[in-house]
Amino acid sequence: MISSTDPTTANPIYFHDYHPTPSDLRAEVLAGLAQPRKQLSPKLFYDAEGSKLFDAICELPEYYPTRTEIAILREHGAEMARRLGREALLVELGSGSSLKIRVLLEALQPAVYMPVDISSEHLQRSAQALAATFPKLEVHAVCADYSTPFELPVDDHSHPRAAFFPGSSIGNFEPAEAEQLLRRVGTILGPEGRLLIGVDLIKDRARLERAYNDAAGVTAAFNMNLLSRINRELDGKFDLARFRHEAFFNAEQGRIEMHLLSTCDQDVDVAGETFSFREGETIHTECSHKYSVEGFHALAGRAGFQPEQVWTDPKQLFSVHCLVHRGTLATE
Ligand code: AVI
Repeated sequence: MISSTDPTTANPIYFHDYHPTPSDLRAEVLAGLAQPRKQLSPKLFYDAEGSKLFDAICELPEYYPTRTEIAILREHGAEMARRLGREALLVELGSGSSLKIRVLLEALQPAVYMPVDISSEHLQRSAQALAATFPKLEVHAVCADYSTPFELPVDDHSHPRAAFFPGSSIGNFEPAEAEQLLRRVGTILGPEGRLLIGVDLIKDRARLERAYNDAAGVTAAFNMNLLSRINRELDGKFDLARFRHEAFFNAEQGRIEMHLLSTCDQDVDVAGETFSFREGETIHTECSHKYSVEGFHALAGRAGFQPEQVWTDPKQLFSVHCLVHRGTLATE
């Protein structure tokens, strides 16, 4: 682990680099395409182009989660801060550009803010920007992949612990993986630690499907960029004109599924191997699970968390939960 401080800001920023192993793109893509039902991990969306497209998705009129969550944070921030407690050690999972935490920081007044993100450059930039706006804040930026186990760089239990996990990113994990991830967050928090987490709610099919099939085609471009990325980085020979974006709500599983559908029978070379597609066959690229409040509480309960409070918007599109960890403090 490298720990460094940034001399250009008044308050020191500590940067802890766990060097999250860059996923072996080639091995992952070849294994995913060799499955009887072809699939690729949604983590692969986020190269530089994909991250830009995701930022554009968040601005779309059809993509309600981002603006609805921010509105909930604005409206109930003071109460959320009371629940989480002042002078906390606040960990944010997948902090990205730290936009949402800005809404809460004034009210929260944490002693230490610890953003965790896999993208080193993104993390350093946003930590510096945040430290400039909140000059009294002690920032420990942690470059790590939060979907795999990692330890906090500061072993200080003198502050109450809290975590912030916005954006319904929990929905991109299978429920069993989501439970495992929450259990690990509980380990970091210790007993009585609080988790503030954004979760997209189950709603009518039409609204859900519109959010993933926007009129401007940005979500389609985001999905198709995965094929462009494979062409760019793995000498792939995908003809983008022979695939199309598909997104639908799978009501039985309670999730939006995104696929890339082959519009004809074809063979495609990737990294020296050939993959056959039948007309109508898909590569499954993402699941975005939606929960009822009760369904999410049940999942959180299995991971050792007790629901304390939930806030939603007037149309019940999105939820933000405050959960308290009732498990034991592991020494891991
Ligand atoms: C990051 N994640 C919560 C988004 C979602 O809604 O599942 C990713 C996304 N995929 C298509 N649009 C947005």
